[in-house]
Amino acid sequence: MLVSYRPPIGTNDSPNLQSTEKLTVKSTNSTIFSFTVSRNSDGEKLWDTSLGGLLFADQYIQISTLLSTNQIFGFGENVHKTLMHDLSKYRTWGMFSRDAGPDSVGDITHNYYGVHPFYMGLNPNGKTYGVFILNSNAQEVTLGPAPHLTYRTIGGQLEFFFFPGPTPSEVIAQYQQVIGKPFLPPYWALGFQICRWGYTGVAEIKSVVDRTKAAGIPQDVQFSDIDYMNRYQDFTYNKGSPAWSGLPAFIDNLHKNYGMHFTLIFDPAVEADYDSFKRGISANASFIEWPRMDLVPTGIEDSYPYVKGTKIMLGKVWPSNNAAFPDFLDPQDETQQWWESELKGFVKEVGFDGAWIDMNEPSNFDTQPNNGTKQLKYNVGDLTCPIVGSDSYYDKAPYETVGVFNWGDNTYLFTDTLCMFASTMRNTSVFYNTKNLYGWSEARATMKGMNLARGNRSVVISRSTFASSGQFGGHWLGDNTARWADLQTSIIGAQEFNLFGIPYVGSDICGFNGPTNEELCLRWHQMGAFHSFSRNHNSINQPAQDPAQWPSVAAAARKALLFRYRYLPYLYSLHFLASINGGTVVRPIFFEFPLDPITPTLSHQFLWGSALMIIPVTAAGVTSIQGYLPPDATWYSVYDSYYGTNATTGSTTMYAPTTSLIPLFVRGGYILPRQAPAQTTVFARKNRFEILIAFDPKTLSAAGELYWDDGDSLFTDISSHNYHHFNFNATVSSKSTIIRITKDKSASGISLPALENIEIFGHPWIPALKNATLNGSPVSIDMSQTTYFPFTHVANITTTGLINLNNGQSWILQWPNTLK
Ligand code: MIG
Repeated sequence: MLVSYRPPIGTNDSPNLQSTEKLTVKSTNSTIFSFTVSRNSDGEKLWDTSLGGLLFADQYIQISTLLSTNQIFGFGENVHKTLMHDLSKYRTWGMFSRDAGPDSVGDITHNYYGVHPFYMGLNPNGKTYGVFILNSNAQEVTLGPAPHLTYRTIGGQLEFFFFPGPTPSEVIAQYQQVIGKPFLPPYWALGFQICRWGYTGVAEIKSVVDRTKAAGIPQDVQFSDIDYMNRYQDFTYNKGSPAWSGLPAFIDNLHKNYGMHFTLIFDPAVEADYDSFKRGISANASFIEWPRMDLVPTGIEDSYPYVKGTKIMLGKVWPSNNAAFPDFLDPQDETQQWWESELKGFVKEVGFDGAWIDMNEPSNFDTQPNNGTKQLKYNVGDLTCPIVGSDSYYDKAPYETVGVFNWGDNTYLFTDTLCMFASTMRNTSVFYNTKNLYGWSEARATMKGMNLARGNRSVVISRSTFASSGQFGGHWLGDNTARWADLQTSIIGAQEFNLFGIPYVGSDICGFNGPTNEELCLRWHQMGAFHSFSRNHNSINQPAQDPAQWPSVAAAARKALLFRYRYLPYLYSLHFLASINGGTVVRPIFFEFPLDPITPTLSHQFLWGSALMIIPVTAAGVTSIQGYLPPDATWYSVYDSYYGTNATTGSTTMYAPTTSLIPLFVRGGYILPRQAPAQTTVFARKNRFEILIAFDPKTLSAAGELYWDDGDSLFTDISSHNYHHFNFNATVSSKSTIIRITKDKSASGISLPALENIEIFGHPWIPALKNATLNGSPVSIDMSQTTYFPFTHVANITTTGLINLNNGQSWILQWPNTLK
């Protein structure tokens, strides 16, 4: 009896993407079945199963394919030490959601919180393709040197999606046409965020916020971990304790006087005896259940009368007491409605802005095997799952994947989670099939609930994710450790989650487990300032590591974050584009330079969109770093050394002391929208706009765009959304410089700060700014606040009073140039 189950991830909201490429599927008619999927234009075989190995058995499906290229990226969630897989290693990667902190040191192929059966292949000829296998069971993939891969799953069916590309960005857009495009974060969620586990109360949180502010470090979001709750019960705060009773007033003060936002943690399991749970029962919400009444352990009804008569499977996790797991896949919607109404009530009571959903693999602290001798009794809080007898079909499957083998003896599919034979979806499926979708479904319910509760755009950060989770929130990379190796792998993780359609992603800055140290924490802030989700987070019982702890870290964080805040209009526009068309924000270098043989081998540097190169420092005790700038482009330094000048391309040594920004370069040919920074985005959004024009010296032109809305209102679909869109174009020649700004879409009721500064890199002729015109009429540029350096070719032009972006649809600013 093979269980067939199709995860409900599909979306129909995408316009039809047209690809220039077409694929053809061919299968053999002989007794030995095999098939190929090939690209019509060049015959490249994306898939070719002729090497054999197709097995189709109960609880075991295996298929193998030859790969047309050695350059393979993706699959997750795992810790990969390189962005591109090393096929010579014959590694088998598990995909089965699990509560385990990433290990970046050992040579291991552990499965972590999420499941993403998606990969990309890059042919050396520059063409790429993607493959998505839609299956929610425990699964694994072996990558080998033929080159080939073998995919195994222990349930469901094989359902393949092939994306022809041919460019990497097209592959991702095509993939997101199937799984849904990423949610648009509210603008404030692109600000810097601080969190830790173990805050003693509101006073301590306030002191963190205040010392961060006093140090001049931008911060938009403050978090509280589970410490705020009453006995770790969702939708409660510890009202009875003087340390926490002031939480709602504190959040209100943050909103009103600091321009900040607040995010709270929620765990999926709810204690089986308090108001939220009781309301769930009366609302007919559904919870993960025992498959039959006769299996329900006894001894529970006395302490948990509300569970009596139900088949609810209780676990023991936060709230560290017997807890029930809401079934967010409930086809009757009653579970979602109850969850939404709990969120609504709690938003009303506490006034928080974002939801951080943890433990949703889902995690259970202690699940033991039941070999038939064990008494089924809840009183010790043990959850036991059958490993012998007729009920062991799911919990002791014949093949359990490396998701089990990798974790050593005494590991089962149910280890640290609920029993596989549990019943889900109102008894129409089993947990064996749906476990990997738990975090996905909780994110879906939570995002919907938060948006409804607040009436405007919220943010959800989920630990467990599945293909298409990006529609419903972002992800943090989980419980890393304060080690250089973890800083390095987080750079790869963030790029991979961009491939997976979850661009709102980041790691715990400075490291979660273990004490951090000043230099590591400093370097992590410098890198983390360039991840969309930028949050310092720390475990309990560790020394404080918020950036104001050390003057050197405070200085580096301030510098890096002020840079980030200046370029937020660019970062926001990238998220906007990804939400409209599908795509990445933090981007692997090979996306932009697929023909450059070095780019696929790069793991520890990345791009923002097409135009900003970020080269983090990831080692102790260094003042320089080896970075790579693709020679096929021009790169202007935007970090301290040689600001605005053309950098040497190829692999070069870059100066990077702790007191400087990490190496950052803007690509010639691009215009980046900017805004003068401030300590929160609420204030920064009122500051002057700027643009940075980086000319491509070959074409002597540059282009860019800006998406701008109120940053807060719900984004349901682009056609009904209220936003501004600007296009920027510029050309330079020995005769003149022409800058065109076109507002091709105008929002109503959203006023824009004026464009008061234009910075230009690669302006080789001396600008005669005295003779500038705007839309044909002479204008006077404030020359006292304008500079041009003939040696570096950098111009910085103050345009105060000239370009009011609220009036008019297009502006042409122009001036004659003189030969130097
Ligand atoms: O059992 O809420 O990954 O970020 O600080 C640990 C406490 C539960 C795990 C999360 C971590 C969080 C912690 N949580």
